Amino acid sequence: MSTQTAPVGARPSVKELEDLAFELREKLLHLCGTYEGAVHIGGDLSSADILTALFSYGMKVDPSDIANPGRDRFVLSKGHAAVCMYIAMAIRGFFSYDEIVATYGQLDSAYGMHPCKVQLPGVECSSGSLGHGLPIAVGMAMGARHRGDDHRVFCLLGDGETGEGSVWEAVMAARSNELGNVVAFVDRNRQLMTSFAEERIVFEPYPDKWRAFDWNVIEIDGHDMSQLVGAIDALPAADSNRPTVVICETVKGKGVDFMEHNLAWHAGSLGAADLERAMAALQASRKKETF
Ligand SMILES: Cc1ncc(C[n+]2csc(CCOP(=O)(O)OP(=O)(O)O)c2C)c(N)n1
Repeated sequence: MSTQTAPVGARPSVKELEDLAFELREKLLHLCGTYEGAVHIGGDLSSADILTALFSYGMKVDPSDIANPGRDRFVLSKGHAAVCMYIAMAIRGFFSYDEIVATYGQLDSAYGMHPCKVQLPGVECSSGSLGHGLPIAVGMAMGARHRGDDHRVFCLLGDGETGEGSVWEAVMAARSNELGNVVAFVDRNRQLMTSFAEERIVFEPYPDKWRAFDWNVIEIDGHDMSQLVGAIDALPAADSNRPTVVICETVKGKGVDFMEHNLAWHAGSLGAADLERAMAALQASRKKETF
């Protein structure tokens, strides 16, 4: 399978980013079709455009210089989307996709179902227990301020995850400490693990909840690459005093019609026949968007 790694230093166009996101989805499906266990494919597909925009456009990171103190940091708070992050990072040049496919989820593999920073240099934070990523990101951002570093700390959360109280403590702490270097992205796919979000928790008026904590709130379609790029370009300076949340409206299972909005595909595995069907659906969705 081809890899269109974005060159270090160059910023790809919206069209190139769309191609990279498509490549990411193809690679996700291929892995899901060859791995015997379950993959969190629904929430991987909803995050695919966001992670492509962050790793291939938005973040100041260099796979050949992963310890550079000036690099932006990334925390995958929805740690169950690890494989989507691994592949987005592979496309950016951090890892080998073939190695991910060959070892994913196996005992002693660095590519676990949830990310482990000790096993995988380049990953900034071990995660998987929901509700902890933003608190960690806030701590990292405070550390940066104390050191006088001007990088940002990005964090991707699931919307269901923001039902955890620890998230809102971190939201309050970030504003209280004037951490404009914190940027949260919320994958607002409106689904949880076994139910639709609003059936369990009243999230709405969701953006107003973030505004009430005096965050800078940006609302976008999380599958529209030009809006993702626009949100990233509009971020306030890292030394400003209000943290930013980019609330991304998304679809769980995006790109594969029989997975979209389907509670059965929070996690699952594809057999050979399903893989073919999923790939055909992905191709069809791309055609639909082109015309
Ligand atoms: C503290 C904690 N509780 C429960 C889980 C199990 N779990 C994994 S994914 C998930 C649903 C999360 O929903 P959301 O944050 O909206 O993620 P997405 O729909 O984007 O996959 C749950 C409950 C967990 N990983 N951590």
